[in-house]
Amino acid sequence: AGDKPLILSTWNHGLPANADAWAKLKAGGSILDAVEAGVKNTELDLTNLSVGLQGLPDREGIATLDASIMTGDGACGSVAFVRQIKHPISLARAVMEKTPHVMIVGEGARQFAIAQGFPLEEEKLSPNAQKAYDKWKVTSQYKPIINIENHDTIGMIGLDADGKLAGSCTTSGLAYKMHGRVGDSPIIGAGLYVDDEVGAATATGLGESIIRICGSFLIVELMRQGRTPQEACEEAVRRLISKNKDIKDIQAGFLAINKEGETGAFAVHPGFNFAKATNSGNVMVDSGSHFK
Ligand code: SD4
Repeated sequence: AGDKPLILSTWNHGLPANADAWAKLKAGGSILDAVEAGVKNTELDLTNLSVGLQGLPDREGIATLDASIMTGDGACGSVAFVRQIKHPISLARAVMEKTPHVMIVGEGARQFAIAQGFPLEEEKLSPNAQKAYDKWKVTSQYKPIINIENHDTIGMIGLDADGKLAGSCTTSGLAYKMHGRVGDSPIIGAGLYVDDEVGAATATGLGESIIRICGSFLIVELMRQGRTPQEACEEAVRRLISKNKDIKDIQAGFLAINKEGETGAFAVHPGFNFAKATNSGNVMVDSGSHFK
């Protein structure tokens, strides 16, 4: 049997993010408010080098952010390749709620942010990111390496006590990516998908491998056809493996929940974990993986 309410989010930083999401829900916020508040915690976490403006930059030395948000009635919004914005998740929500569009990118997203009263941050790398970038520049080998053990993108999916779903996803993307590169996180259906009739899914890992299979949408559609969240995540990993070369260098992980509050998680390689908040607490859970 499942849990309601339920919040899942990727990686260790999911614990404090879940705690903030849970607090929002308990204070009377909607599940949408909860998944926004949760990942805002990570966007401000100075120890995180893959989310927020403190994240590792692209190969020009500029931090560019991607984020998306979605509710189970089909409403969604996203921003990509956006600079100087501390909370891209809130900007994605503004795209969803205040424009007729789903996705706004780059300079246009920055202008929209200004029009919406978002403060613009100074364009300066965090000390940790600057240090890492300086070191990378010595060889500036252009092969974005995905760290098998520790990705940091946060994807969060939640279900409230009434069975309503929402999700959020935010990242600074692959370190040392080409300028303008966009990953899966802001692509509705790739990094995030939510449908109140079925469930929700989110992804982390090498964005290109996830976009290629419309990973999160695939998982929701598999659940619609009767798979459990766990079966759907495992099937999506199999699909990802079948459509990507050099799989030993690719890590990707998926999280899913269905509308009954059952959960699933699976990754290509070992090391993926997630935080799970229910009425009985907020705990880290290790995901299984295709390769052992
Ligand atoms: C991306 N999926 O931009 C993101 C990267 C990621 O931890 O998950 N990093 O491809």
